[in-house]
Amino acid sequence: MTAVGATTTLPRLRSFIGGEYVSSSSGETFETRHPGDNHVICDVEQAGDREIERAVESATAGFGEWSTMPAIERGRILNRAVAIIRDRNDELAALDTLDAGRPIGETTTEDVPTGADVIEFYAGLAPAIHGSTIDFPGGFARTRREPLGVCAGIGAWNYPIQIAMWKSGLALACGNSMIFKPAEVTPVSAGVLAEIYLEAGVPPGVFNVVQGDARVGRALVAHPGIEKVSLTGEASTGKLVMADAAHTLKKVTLELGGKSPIVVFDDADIDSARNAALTNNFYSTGQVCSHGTRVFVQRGAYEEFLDGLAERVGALSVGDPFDPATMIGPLVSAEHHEKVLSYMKLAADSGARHLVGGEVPAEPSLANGNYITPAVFADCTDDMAFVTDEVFGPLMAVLPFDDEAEVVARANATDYGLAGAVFSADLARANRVANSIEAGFVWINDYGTMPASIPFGGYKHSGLGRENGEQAIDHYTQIKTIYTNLEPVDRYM
Ligand code: TXE
Repeated sequence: MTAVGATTTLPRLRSFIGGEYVSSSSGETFETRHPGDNHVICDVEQAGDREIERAVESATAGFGEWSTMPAIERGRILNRAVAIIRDRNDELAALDTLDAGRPIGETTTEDVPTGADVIEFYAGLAPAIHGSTIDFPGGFARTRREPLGVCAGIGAWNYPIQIAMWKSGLALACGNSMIFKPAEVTPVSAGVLAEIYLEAGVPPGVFNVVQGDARVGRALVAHPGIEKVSLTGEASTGKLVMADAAHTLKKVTLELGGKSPIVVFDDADIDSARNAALTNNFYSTGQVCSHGTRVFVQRGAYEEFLDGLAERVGALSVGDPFDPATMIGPLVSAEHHEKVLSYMKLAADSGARHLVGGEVPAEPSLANGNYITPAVFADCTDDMAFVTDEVFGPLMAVLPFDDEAEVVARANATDYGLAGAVFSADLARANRVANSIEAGFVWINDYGTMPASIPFGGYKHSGLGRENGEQAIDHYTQIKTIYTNLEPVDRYM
């Protein structure tokens, strides 16, 4: 493949089923565009009912072969896939920079390596997934951790290849097969992962990719031959998926949106807190579910925290995501660009103190892309729309607070509960506040560290279940208890 860059176009994209690309029966195509200038990268064939059936049939057959293979062999094959992914790191990263507009400096160092880490983590656990034995006087029970069968993964557009790797690594290591539907906004890289799995020795059908919009997602959720669905997407989508999944009683895991608090006490290392807030508001142009987009700063350190912030944010380079120097790339689509701009306007009209950013950059070279300058608004109040809603763009809201009880109550006053952080030199207080924050993941004097071996997922409307860590194996296996009686059954009634 020639080097992928800002002007790359690709051949028509199709679904990958049973170890090969297949043409669609729907006769329908859609376009995917490069966020940097909105040129069409390629047409994509929308999967039709026939492709869904073929995907389920081949995933069912693939499951039969994959689940009966010794787990150590599954682990070995997945590790071969990891090696190929790491060899092709930059190529895979460039595809997501092309399709999602994420800066190349991020996709090469974060998305692909951390996706590979997750597959590697579960490849290592595969042979260790087993049951237990419980002894009794007259017999014994043993439990088996059995795979579920065919699982569906439905991805969001912000981390296309990483989401595909997070979901498939876990599902396949547990002995399942997976049908993955990437977000229609970023369909390009998932098929390459399917090719890599096949090359590594994963049997055809064990990882299929079906292309399409919500209609294909809904078809997967409704299909009786699919045992489980894992969605990464908006909270509103999670509710629809959960309702649809009820009809076939599918197992469901949901990685949804967030509006997470960063709580900075006045005894904190303010430079660290400021750096963490910058990264976890503006990394990926703010398009990260777990970002800490409500920054609560205790009044004693409030002006110190804001000091120099406007200059630093104003200096973040906004530009071509293929330029290694770019820190702020374009938003994923023109539609999302409009949505984020509308929140910037709401913020500007809200009465909050506008420190910097929130405009469409003037550079003519950026005119055709979905660019916006990173913004900070201070003196915000909890009821402002850009403080309550998930903007999913480069907008940091800074809110003053006075005491611990107040800030915990305000941090929790949201339907979301994905993540959060506490900055304080007093670790007793930091842990007390972390215990009180209603979220699935809380950092203390840090933000964003998320290695493969620790679970990630949301409370409340931010999700159901976990990804990564040993705990997530519970979502892709089911426990059977088998009791063996060693004595005659001589009692009745
Ligand atoms: O989500 P959408 P997007 C969240 C992030 C933001 C959202 C952005 O917070 O809210 O994802 O991604 C398919 N039945 N996270 O806009 O629109 C759709 O085709 C079945 C959280 O893509 O919800 C797409 O493939 N499928 C995350 C996928 O759902 C349906 C980290 C998501 O679409 C469907 C990253 C339906 N009814 C982003 N409707 C985390 N918590 O880890 C849509 N889809």
